[in-house]
Amino acid sequence: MLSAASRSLRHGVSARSVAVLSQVRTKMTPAEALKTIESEQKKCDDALQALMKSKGDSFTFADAKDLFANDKELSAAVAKIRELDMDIEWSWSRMQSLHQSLTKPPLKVALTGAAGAIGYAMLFRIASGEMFGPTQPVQLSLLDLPAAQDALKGVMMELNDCAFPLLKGLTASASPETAFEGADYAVLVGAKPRGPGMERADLMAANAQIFSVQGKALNKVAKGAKVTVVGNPANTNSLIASANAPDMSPDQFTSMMRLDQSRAEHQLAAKAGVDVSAVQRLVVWGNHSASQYPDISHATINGKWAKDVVKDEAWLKNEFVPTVAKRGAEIIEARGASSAASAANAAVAHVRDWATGSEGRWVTMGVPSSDAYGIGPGIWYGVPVVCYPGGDYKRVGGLSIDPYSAEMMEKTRLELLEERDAVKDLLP
Ligand code: NAX
Repeated sequence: MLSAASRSLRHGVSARSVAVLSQVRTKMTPAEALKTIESEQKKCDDALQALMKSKGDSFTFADAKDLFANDKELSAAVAKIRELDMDIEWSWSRMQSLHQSLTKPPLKVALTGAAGAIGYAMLFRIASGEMFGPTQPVQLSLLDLPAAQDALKGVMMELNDCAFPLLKGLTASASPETAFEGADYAVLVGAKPRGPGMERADLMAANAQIFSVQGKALNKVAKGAKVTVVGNPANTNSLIASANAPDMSPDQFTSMMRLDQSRAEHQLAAKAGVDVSAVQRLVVWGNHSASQYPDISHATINGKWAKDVVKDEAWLKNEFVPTVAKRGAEIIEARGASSAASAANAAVAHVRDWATGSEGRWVTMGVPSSDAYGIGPGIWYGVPVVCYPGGDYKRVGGLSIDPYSAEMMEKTRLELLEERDAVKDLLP
C-alpha cells in the first residue's frame, strides 16, 4: 500500500517529474529512481505519522524538523530523496502538507444563507482553515432557500476549484434538517432582508419564523452543535432558536456582536492614534442594533486606561457611541449594500475564538442573560466573555458600572425585552 505522499508522487509524474528523472537517467532508469523515491518517502511518511500520533495536538512542524535532523536513517532517506528529486521543496512541501489531513477528524460546519453576500465572504475563509486553524479539516454543509440552489452550485464549484486541503466534504440543501445533520458548528446567517415598506415588526415576524424552524431542526439532528446567529435581529433570533431547541443548552446559542466590537476597536484606536491591537477589553453591551452600548470604561490602550489616554468625554458620548452604533446604516448609505466582508470577518473571528479560545482576551458575544449587571434572564445580551479551547466561554463578572453606562445598558435591555414580547408566540 502506497503512502499518501508516494501516491501523490506517482500521480504527479508530470512534466516536473520527467525533468527530474531526466537528470538522474545516467545513474538509474526512471522506473528505478521513482521506486527508490517512493520507498524512501514512505520511510519518512511513516516516521512522521508516528510522531504526529504521539504528539497529538501539540505537534508542530519544528518537531518534524527535529526528528529528521536527529534520526540518522531518516536523514539518509531525505538525502537520498534530495539526490533523486532535484526539486527539494516539492518533496518537502508534500511531506509538510501531510500533517494537515492526518491529525484530526473533520468538523462539520453548517452555514445558512450560504448563497448570500456574507455567506460568500465566509465560506472560503472557513475552508482555508481560518476558522478552526490550519490543521483542522472541515466539512461544509450549505443551507439556502430552494430558489438559491443554483447559485449554491456555483459557490460549491468555486470552493472545489480552490482545492483547499482542509475541505473534506461539501454538500448543499434546502432542508434545515438535512443541512444540520450532525453539525458541530452552525452559523445561522440566512434571513429575510427588510423589503420596501416593510415595518420592523413585519421583518421580525418573518425572521422569527425562520429561526423557530431552524431551532427545532437543530434540536432534532445536531444537539451538540455550537450555534452562532448572525441573521437579524440576531439576539432575539438566538432566543427563538434556543427556545425551540429544548434538548440543547441555551449556552450553545450565541449571537454575533463581534462586528460591533471590531468597529468600536477601530474607532478608539484611530482616535488614540495607535494600532488596533493596542486596544483591549472593549465591551459592546446589549443588542446588535442602534441601541447597543460600546463601552470603553474598562478598556485599555497599551495597558493604560483608555479613558485616560483619550481624555475626551464629549467625543466618547457624542461621536464614538453613535458612530459605532450606526455604522451599519452608514455603510449601506455609502456602498448601497449592507456590510458583508466585515460581517463575515467578524463571524469567522467569533467562531474561531469560541472554538479555539480567546487566549485571555475579552470578546463580546450575545449570550443568554443572567442576573449579573441587573440584566435578568430571558434575553440574549452582548457581554464580555473569555473563551477556552474546545468551546467553553465564561462571562466576565464583577465589573463596576458607572451611572452613564448603567443608563445606556438599560436602554438596550429594554429594547431586547420589547423584541422578546414581539415574538412571544414563537417561544414555546
Ligand atoms: P443576503 O440577502 O445577501 O443573503 C441572505 C441569504 O439568506 C440569501 O441567500 C437567502 O436566500 C438566504 N435565506 C433567506 N431565508 C433563508 C432561510 N429560511 N433558510 C436559509 N437561507 C435563507 O444577506 P447578507 O448580507 O448575507 O446578510 C444576512 C443577514 O445578516 C441579514 O439578516 C443581515 O441583517 C444580517 N447581518 C448581521 C450582522 C451582525 O452583526 N449580526 C451584520 C451584517 C448583517 O447586516
